[in-house]
Amino acid sequence: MSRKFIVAGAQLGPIAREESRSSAVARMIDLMQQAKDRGARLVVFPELALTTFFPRWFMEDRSEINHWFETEMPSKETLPLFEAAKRLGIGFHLGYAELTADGHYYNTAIVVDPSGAIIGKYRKIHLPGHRENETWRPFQHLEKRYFEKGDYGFPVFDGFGGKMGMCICNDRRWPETWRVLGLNDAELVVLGYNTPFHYPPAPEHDHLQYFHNELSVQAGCYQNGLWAVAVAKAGKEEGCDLIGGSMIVAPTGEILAKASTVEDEVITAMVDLDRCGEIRRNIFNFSVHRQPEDYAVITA
Ligand code: CDV
Repeated sequence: MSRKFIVAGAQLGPIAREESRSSAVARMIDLMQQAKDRGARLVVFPELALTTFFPRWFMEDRSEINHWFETEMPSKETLPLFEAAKRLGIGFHLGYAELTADGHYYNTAIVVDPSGAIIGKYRKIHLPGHRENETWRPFQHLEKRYFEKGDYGFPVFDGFGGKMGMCICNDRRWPETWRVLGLNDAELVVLGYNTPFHYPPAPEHDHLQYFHNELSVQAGCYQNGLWAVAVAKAGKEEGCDLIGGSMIVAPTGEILAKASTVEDEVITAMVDLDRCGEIRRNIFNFSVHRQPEDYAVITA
């Protein structure tokens, strides 16, 4: 399979609390068709793409939250996405809330190949926010309350002619995320995010949200010699302003495509996985230049 192909990011505008999964899926199929029309082999959807970003609300007990979670993938409501992928011959990445048969709750993402088969799965490790509703604040963030820490590590798997990895939203801010993926030879990292402008624990950073998004993804790509497609759920969702800025970043750290709206929008770029070598061979040759013995503080 050629290692040079077009990849798409499918940014989603807001999903209302009352919007059904079928409606979100229909929007995604429309974006998938646009991606296919532009020649894409893979389309990347955001974190928790099937529903509104429910961790912004405090809910007392589990019975109130279960309806936000998927107990099977695909389900009756998400199957049309898999069928469309198969019909169009395009792969996709999807973020969703997962409830396992034995009662575990995860913020999960999968990669599906053009035959409709799930070829990669990841469960979010860095869960931001808090557990309790100590002092209710608008735009609070309760991921720690609703999700358990992912138990897969940062797997790297074969797909689309190369090695792929995933992370989800807050994970992208951590250099360790990218380094582990890079050391495991990931060449293309796909990720979704829901990033509000206003994060109550650090309101002094509100104006830096776009900057920190780009800083983290561009540095992750350059310092590890890999490609990334980072895709937002954007716009004013239930009163909460989410940044857009979905982007496709090269191993040089350059942004090759970037969303210009905070609505449903497809971006595309030509990815050449062989370009990872430009950085890995010539700039950061891990096997020659890494000095793990000097990183004891993080390797211990
Ligand atoms: N969904 C997220 O993980 N959002 C966080 C916000 C809450 C800081 C992020 O890192 O973008």
